[in-house]
Order: sequence, then structure tokens, then C-alpha cells
Amino acid sequence: RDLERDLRQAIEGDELILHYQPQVSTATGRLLGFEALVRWEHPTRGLVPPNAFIPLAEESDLILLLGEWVLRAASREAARWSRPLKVAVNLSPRQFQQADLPERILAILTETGLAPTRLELEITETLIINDMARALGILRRLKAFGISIAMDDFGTGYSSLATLQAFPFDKIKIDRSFVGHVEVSAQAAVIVRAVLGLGRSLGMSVVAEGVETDAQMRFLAAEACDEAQGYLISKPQPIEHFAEQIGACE
Ligand code: G
Ligand code: G
Ligand code: MN
Ligand code: NA
Repeated sequence: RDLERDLRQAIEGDELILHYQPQVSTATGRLLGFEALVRWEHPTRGLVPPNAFIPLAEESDLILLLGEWVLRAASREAARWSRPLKVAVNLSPRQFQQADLPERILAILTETGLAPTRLELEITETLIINDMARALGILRRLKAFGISIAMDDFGTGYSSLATLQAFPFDKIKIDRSFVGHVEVSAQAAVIVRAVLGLGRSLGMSVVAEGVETDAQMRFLAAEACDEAQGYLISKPQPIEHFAEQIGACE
């Protein structure tokens, strides 16, 4: 397929770029890190969003090539920051089918000079449901290196509680479909409070995704949600946009 061929060339020819979205402390507003989100700067189509090419990449081994490109680019970038902020990278289920994933990631960290404690991997439940035992083994090895693991889009899957019980997550990211309704829906507010309770009890920090209004932010601060991410703080942007916050690069 044409798009697949173009995407392979894009990965090899450096047409991909990363945008970064800040994650802040809800209590103090302090910047804690960024989520890296891939985009394709297509020569004729312009900036292509990930939803338009990640599913295609996932149909083949291209996702492995793309996933490594993202990990390397994000690690190289974060290694240059003078502040020790975290960088979060999204992983696809297919990447977890590589038995040597932890070693591959460690090699990228060594190559780029990023401390493992500064890398966070965002995973979804699909990834775990495919093969529970294998996923758990891989997660444990990643954590042993000092890499942290976040459960992405929490609340939208179909076995969230079983997954939370079985897996050693450091962080839960509450899906924006709940966060976006806390002011207008009593149910959404109850669900967000319940997830915060789960996080506290299980020793996992909680990030609210898709925070768009001051009222949502006040709710989250009042409920002692650890972190917030969303358009209220900033849209995902090229890293140059955050030059001041990351400390001057060399
Ligand atoms: O950046 P945006 O908000 O358009 O992201 C849309 C979706 O694409 C999100 O679900 C996000 O997790 C996913 N995504 C963005 N960057 C990456 C990436 O580098 N790898 C994978 N696997 N998914 C990504
Ligand atoms: O699935 P994941 O959480 O990785 O995807 C992040 C996606 O959410 C990106 O596509 C990003 O652009 C989008 N996003 C980030 N903040 C907001 C927000 O405040 N509102 C909405 N609607 N989308 C957001
Ligand atoms: Mn994510
Ligand atoms: Na998410």
C-alpha cells in the first residue's frame, strides 16, 4: 500500500516529529514532565496526526520501527534538558510481543544517556489482555531497570480492576472522557473520586487527562489528584515552545 511505503520512508527519512504535552502537579502547578506524542510531517499532506497512521503501522512490523524511533527521539531530547523532568512515551501492544523489549529500551537509554528513572512508558489494557503472563514478566524487568509504567486511558477498557490488581503500575491516567465531565456530571465526579481512592490505596499516583477548564482543575486539586495534563495547561507542542521550562539546551 502507498501509505505504508510512505510511512516506512518517513521513519527512515526522519519525517516524524514529536510534540510534547506538559504534566503538572495539581497542588502546586509545578512542571513534572512531558508526554511525547508523534506526528508525521508529510511532504504534501502536511502534519498528519497519529490516529491516521499508528493503526496502519500496527498492521505490520512497521510499528516496531516507529516505536523505537519514538523512544530514541524522546530519550535523546530529554537527555539534553537541564532539569530532570520525566518523559512519557506511548507503547503499542505489538511492541510488547518482543521478548527482548526491556533490553532494547535499556540499550536506547544507554545510547542517548537518559537515566531510566526519567522514562515513563504509557501502556493500555489491550497490551496486557493479549498475554497476561508475558506482559507481567516484561513490566517487571522494565521496572527493575528503574523505568516507570503508567496505565493509559484508565476506565475505558474492560478489565481495569483485574489489571490494576495484577500489575505493578506506578501511575494511573484517568481517561479524559471522565475528567471532561466532572463539573456537569455527578456520575463522572463519583468515578474520578473512586479512581483517586484506588490510586491512593494501591500506592499509584493518578494523572487526570484532558483537563480543559479551571473548574476541572479546582475539582482535581480539592480531591488531591496528583497530576494534571490537558489543553488548560498546554496543547502538545514542539519542544522549542517549552525552552524556558526545560532549562536552556546546549
Ligand atoms: O497526539 P494525539 O492526541 O493526536 O494522539 C492520538 C493517539 O495516538 C493517542 O491515543 C496516543 O496515545 C497515540 N500516540 C501518540 N503518539 C504515539 C506513539 O508514539 N506511539 C503510540 N503507540 N501511540 C501514540
Ligand atoms: O491516548 P492518549 O492519552 O495517549 O492520547 C493523548 C491524546 O489526547 C492526544 O491526542 C492529545 O492531543 C489529546 N489531548 C490532550 N489534552 C487534551 C485535552 O485537554 N482535551 C482533548 N480533547 N484532548 C486532549
Ligand atoms: Mn498517552
Ligand atoms: Na490517554
